[in-house]
Amino acid sequence: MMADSRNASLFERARRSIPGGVNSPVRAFRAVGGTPRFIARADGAYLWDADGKRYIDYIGSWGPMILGHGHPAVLEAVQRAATEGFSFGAPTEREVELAEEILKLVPSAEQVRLVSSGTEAAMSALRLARGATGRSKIVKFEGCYHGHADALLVKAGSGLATFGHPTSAGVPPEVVQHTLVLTYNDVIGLEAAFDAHGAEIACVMIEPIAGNMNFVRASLPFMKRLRELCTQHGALLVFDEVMTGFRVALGGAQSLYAQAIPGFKPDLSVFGKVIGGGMPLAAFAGPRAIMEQLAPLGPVYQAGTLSGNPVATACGLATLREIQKPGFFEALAASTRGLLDGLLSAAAAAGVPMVGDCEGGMFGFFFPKTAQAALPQNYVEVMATDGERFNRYFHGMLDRGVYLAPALYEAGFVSAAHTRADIEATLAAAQATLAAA
Ligand code: HOZ
Repeated sequence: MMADSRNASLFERARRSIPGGVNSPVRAFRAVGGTPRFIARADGAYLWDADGKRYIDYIGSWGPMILGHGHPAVLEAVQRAATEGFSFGAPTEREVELAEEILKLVPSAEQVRLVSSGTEAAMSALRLARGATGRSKIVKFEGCYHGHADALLVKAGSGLATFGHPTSAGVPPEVVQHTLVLTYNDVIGLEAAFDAHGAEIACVMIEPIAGNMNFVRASLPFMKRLRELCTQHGALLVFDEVMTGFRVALGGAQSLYAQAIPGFKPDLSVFGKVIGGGMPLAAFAGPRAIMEQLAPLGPVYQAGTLSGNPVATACGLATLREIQKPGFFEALAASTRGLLDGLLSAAAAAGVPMVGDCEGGMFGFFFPKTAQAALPQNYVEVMATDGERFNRYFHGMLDRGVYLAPALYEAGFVSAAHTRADIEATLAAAQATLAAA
């Protein structure tokens, strides 16, 4: 059926001019098989593909579209900004406004620098951490993805997991010799790494809720111990909140850990996705004393022609203003919880083992191979879940007009545009998919 579809012919055409036919590997559907949908347009909670088929969208551009597609206030802000100029390569009042808005919502930070992608933000935060501490070693966790900067592209879940490469080719061993990779949620391994290398560790970078091995949250004891060890050894704790920032709560995942662990805060934070509202915009932020190590004040160099782009900042600012409206996160979290509970109930009714978790507008689910299995706590446990079943489920849902992320390593995202009817339609699709499997 797909063979004579416009999606299929576009894919065939794309593969002639673009490696693998896509500009980001996970989009190629290699993990789940089949033909990627070429998206023609989007509105609210829906996407339409090149064949005119409509899908309920649970990818939301991999996180940014928290308001849904084409929100009127965001559209208006972007249209107005575009008429004023696309890019100046010079400071603007709007980027100051956006910086102030971010700092208002993130109390751990006193200054923020805007960049254009999450990769750039994580890479820059890493350089800043090394520059500020004068140390070389960094710690990351297996299954956490922090963009594709060389030093961080080790055992990074997401697209790498899809293709079975723990580390990318083209990353020389010398470049990652200072990168220690530990097991997520493993306190003993963490303590051992600090025992052995504590004085050499510049920073520990972590996705506090890992969204690149589906949805795995760092446990409270793990996070508490991580904060203690970083403080004790003078290493910076860097929260990669590209996915979780302004998504799992208004103040990001760090606000949730701060509620549970008195005085908790990361040293540096990395943001992307929601702060750009769908335009290329990301940021890294932290205390003034660290951030002022950046050029032009300090010795750590970082720059970008499109950084603080006027159209992207208009989009991000309008998005951040909408999500601060009273009741926004309560409603989003209720929709997400309703979706996840419904998916779990449908699976239970069909006798299919399924576990899942959610926070704010982000969710994930797994098909364990045994009925009693708990939620995975690390990458190895994620890999032990039933990928074949996930792939069948993915395609069953896609055929029924529900667009989930095309790999079991990816989190899902709900937007404010998803209505109760959309969630019910999704659950009906899940029941039908499970019944057909
Ligand atoms: N970084 C995303 C996977 N976690 C993929 C982004 C994309 O393909 O747009």
